[in-house]
Amino acid sequence: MRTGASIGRSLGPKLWDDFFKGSRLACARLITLVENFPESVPEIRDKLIPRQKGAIRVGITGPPGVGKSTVTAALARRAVKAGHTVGIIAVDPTSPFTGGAFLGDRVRMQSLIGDPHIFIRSMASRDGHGGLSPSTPYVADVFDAFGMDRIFIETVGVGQAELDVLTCADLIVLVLQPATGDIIQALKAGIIEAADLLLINKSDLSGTESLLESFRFLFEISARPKAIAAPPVLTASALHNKGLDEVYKEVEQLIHGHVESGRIREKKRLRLEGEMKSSVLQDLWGRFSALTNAPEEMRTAAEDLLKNGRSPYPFIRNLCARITMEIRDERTNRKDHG
Ligand SMILES: Nc1nc2c(ncn2[C@@H]2O[C@H](COP(=O)(O)OP(=O)(O)OP(=O)(O)O)[C@@H](O)[C@H]2O)c(=O)[nH]1
Ligand SMILES: [Mg+2]
Repeated sequence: MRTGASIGRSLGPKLWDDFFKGSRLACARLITLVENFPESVPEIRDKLIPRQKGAIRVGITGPPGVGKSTVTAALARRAVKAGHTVGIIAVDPTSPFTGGAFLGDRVRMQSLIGDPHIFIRSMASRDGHGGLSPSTPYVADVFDAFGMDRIFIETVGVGQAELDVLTCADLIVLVLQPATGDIIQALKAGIIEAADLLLINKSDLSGTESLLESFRFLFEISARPKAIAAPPVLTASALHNKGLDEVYKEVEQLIHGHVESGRIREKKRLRLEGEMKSSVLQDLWGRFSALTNAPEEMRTAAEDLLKNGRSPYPFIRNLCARITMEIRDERTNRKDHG
């Protein structure tokens, strides 16, 4: 178990020096620190953020086994050919036995290992709602400051997992495959509305045409406002290397379009605002809990509400009023002493 002091030592000037000189080992170390020591994240990000150049984060999402990793590898290869440097974050399901990643994604991306322009990091989904590990956006921050300008984030599963990626990516590619009924799952999860590009992979299998037909029908009947265009739907066979040039071209076109229109900037701003809000709330709640017995009271109140079938709102109102009083008292105290 590492202590705060030993993390502090690991984060010494040598590590930063090596990192900013382009040492992959230092980059890997920093990612490990970000993943395993959440308390070190603010200190690390203070240094990273001024060095970031606004890398574009592309979420590759979709049901298990549709070919996300194969597609990601194909896109990464094309991005490097076009002169980009690429970071890949592949989130694997957490093993219930070891807590580690299955590394299945890494196996699919084998051909990329050793490419100096690509950095792959597999991580376990941990308890981040089964989708992304809570440290995923910070790992992307490390890649961005390291100089990667395209970051692909592959998520696992369908449902909440995909919604997680929305908050962390600038562009979303939803991958599906023919004849599995995934479209219904994706619809239920609300991910189709959020996707910037729909990709039907495994077009070598039968059922591609009927899935395309379902999409056409879906977009015709959907209540999407006229100003919002339906996302492009492309087909490819990643295994047979067919259609990927077109997919890559479309991704880059979307990126350029969304940069020009300010949409990506808006997403980044919303992300920052959301992050600030949740940090402030977490901090305030932490301080309020330390000053009062609120967590314990909440537990007792929940028991009581369950037992007696009462509404929680009176308790919530009372607690909020006490928090407001606490803030007011603090302000008055500060004025009196200042
Ligand atoms: N027939 C066919 N098989 C493919 C295609 N693309 C990928 N596969 C195969 O589908 C299987 C799953 O591919 P992956 O790339 O690991 O899929 P994934 O979505 O990343 O899987 P998870 O990360 O486990 O959810 C592998 O056996 C691939 O070889 C394709 O275009 N056609
Ligand atoms: Mg995968």
